[in-house]
Amino acid sequence: MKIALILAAAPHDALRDLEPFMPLSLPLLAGAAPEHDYRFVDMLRSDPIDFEAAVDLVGISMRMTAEAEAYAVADGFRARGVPVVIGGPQASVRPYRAKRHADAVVVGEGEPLWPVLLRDFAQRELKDYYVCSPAPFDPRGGTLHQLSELPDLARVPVPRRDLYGRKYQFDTVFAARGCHVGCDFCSVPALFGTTTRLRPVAAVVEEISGLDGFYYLLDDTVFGRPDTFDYYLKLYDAIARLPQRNPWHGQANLDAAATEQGREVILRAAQAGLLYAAVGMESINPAVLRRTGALGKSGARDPAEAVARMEERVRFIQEAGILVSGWFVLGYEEDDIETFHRTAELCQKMGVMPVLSPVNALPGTRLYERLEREGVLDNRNSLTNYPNPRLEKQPVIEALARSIDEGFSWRQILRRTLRLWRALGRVAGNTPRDRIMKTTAAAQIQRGMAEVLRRELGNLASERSQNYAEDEG
Ligand code: B12
Repeated sequence: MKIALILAAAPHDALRDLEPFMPLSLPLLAGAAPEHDYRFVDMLRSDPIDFEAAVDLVGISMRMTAEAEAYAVADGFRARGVPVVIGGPQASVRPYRAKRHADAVVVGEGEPLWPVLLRDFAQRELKDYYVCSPAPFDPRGGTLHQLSELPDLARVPVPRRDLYGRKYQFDTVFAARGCHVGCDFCSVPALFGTTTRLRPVAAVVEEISGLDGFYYLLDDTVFGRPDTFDYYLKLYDAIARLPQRNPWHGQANLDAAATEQGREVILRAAQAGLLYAAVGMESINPAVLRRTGALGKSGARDPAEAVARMEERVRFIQEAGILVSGWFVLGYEEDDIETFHRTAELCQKMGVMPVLSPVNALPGTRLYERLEREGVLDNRNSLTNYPNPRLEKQPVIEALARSIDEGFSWRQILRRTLRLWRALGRVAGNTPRDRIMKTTAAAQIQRGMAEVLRRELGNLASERSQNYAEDEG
């Protein structure tokens, strides 16, 4: 069959045409049923959509940031008689409205479902929903194929990255899926489960050895947790032994730096090439850390000590020769505009890039369920759907703008870059060439981050809502 796989994206997406990350979902699906003829369309890099193309089926990957665009593309193909399947994180948490625009909706991880779906389609027995989740699913009178076990990651297919026929700034690869921390604003537990599943080290290393540039390890924390420290130690030792050690990025938590074994993982990650960690610090407000469930990630037992611990742990990561950004969620009822300013100041003090986001409840999260129950969600606001009478839109936009201007001033970029340069000189295993290459890349990363954050701020300041308004029903 001829199949078009499309990553939907909004025209105003902050990442548009910057081409930073290779979307991994499409190559994974193609790898799961490689006997078909695929064409990839990445709307984030403005690939054109050919509605007249002779394809048998269209598969759309839909994230929260592109729900309207995904439906417009789906409606366009269906109007021409081409059947459409929608999957991805937003389809997984909003399956019923996705179904109004698709012949079938895929909920959860696609690899084990895609071959079954294609077989059903070829036999003209396409079901309405294909679900990979242990949670019961109500097909609301439609037909359903459900796998109630999450996939064994030893069996994930080799992703067909070659089908993109073009390079991205960062290849993407993953070693683990799932997260048990359960922050109230995060949909990862709903999407990938509350326990961590791991791929065999050898399979991950084999994949990484085939990548020829920078890559992004998509795991929810690349430093792992006490139950996965052993795994990551093995993984990073194996990566460090590869003949070509490419620099890579990942997301991380601070709690690893609270234990001896965790600190060892951080050091070995750096030796394996980790150059930049986007760290979910979430809040400097103890009440918010407690409320959201993010306290565990900070590794502090006492919320009152969280900021002091944050500073120590960030320092450890930076001393290992890793550039750090701090990701914060702000605007809970315990926060006010001062929290925005104080968070930005703390980032400057710690020498980390500030990434401040107003809290916005995502479907599929505990936070969304709570606000929905309380009947206080407002999906028409461009800034957030979270009601906080203490925060007006304009001062928030100004505080965010200030955090970017000051946090990404030339002075701050230079300060962070020099600090990295010095740390790399102290850490064993970095040749002078590595040091120059990593420091140059770090300066570029910081400039790129500033650009994306400015674009994102433009979106928040606009009248456009981040949240798609159609009812789930
Ligand atoms: C890397 C990442 C980023 C990167 C890059 C994003 C990018 N555009 O490439 C950065 C850091 C920039 C980022 C930013 C944001 N992100 Co982000 N990000 C991730 C992360 C960690 C990995 C994404 C990934 O590649 N996963 C691996 C692939 C293989 O998974 P997948 O795409 O879900 O695909 C699987 C299934 O969904 C399914 N599937 C997917 N598509 C299709 C299609 C078909 C036809 C089928 C059958 C199946 C199928 O099968 C695939 C294989 O199992 C996820 C969390 C996670 N663990 O996945 C969050 C996540 C995707 N991000 C999320 C969010 C909310 C954001 C932000 C809005 C946060 C913010 N406030 O700044 C921004 C938006 C940025 C933007 N403009 O797009 C949410 C999305 C929720 C949703 N409902 O869509 C997630 C799930 C995390 C969360 N906290 O809940 N993000």
